[in-house]
Amino acid sequence: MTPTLYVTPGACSLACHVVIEEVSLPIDVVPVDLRDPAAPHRAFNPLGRVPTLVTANGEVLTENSALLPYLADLAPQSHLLAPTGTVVRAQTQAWVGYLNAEIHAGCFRAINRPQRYCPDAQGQATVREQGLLRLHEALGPIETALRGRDTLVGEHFSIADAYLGVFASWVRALGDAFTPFTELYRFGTTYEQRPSVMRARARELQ
Ligand SMILES: N[C@@H](CCC(=O)N[C@@H](CS)C(=O)NCC(=O)O)C(=O)O
Repeated sequence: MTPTLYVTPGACSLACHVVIEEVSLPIDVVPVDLRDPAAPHRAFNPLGRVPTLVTANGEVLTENSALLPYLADLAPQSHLLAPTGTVVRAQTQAWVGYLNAEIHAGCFRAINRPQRYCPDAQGQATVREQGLLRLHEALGPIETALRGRDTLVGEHFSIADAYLGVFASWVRALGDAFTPFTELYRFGTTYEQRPSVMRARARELQ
């Protein structure tokens, strides 16, 4: 069985898809509709979330924090993740953790899914507002890290960069309030021109 990654256009699963495209991993990528109760990934992931990967042996892997290093380790020559035991590897994993916990779960879940935190419309508006405030704070370290650099860590495009590009596009979609994050905007523009990203975005929309 060919391994299969389930993704949704515009979702955080793009990061794993970009890694697959970066090194041409032999993994099928299947777009799913998150609103569809019959979407195929739901048979494997009871939470119904993407990314969800089913390996050649039928094992199910979820969570960007696990999948990104797993995929990078399938192509160790690619520099997407430095070798085990190196500081650069730990720094890269720190950024993956930061993006996963602070940016995605800590800010964007409140912004995009405030109903998960509060049942009434007024409360949801407050949750969203707080998410936007938290996002302003949480983007600070990223903006600093990108100053004068094209990558979050090390000299090579890494899994942390593949992941950051997703949030750079989400931040851009929030509009003018975030234009002062010029380093992130610059990073996002370069990211969208990367061949692996262009291929992944195009394939997800087919
Ligand atoms: N912690 C998970 C979060 C995955 C996640 O929330 N993915 C979103 C798309 S960006 C999703 O599937 N949302 C559907 C939902 O929450 O029901 C990860 O990083 O892999």
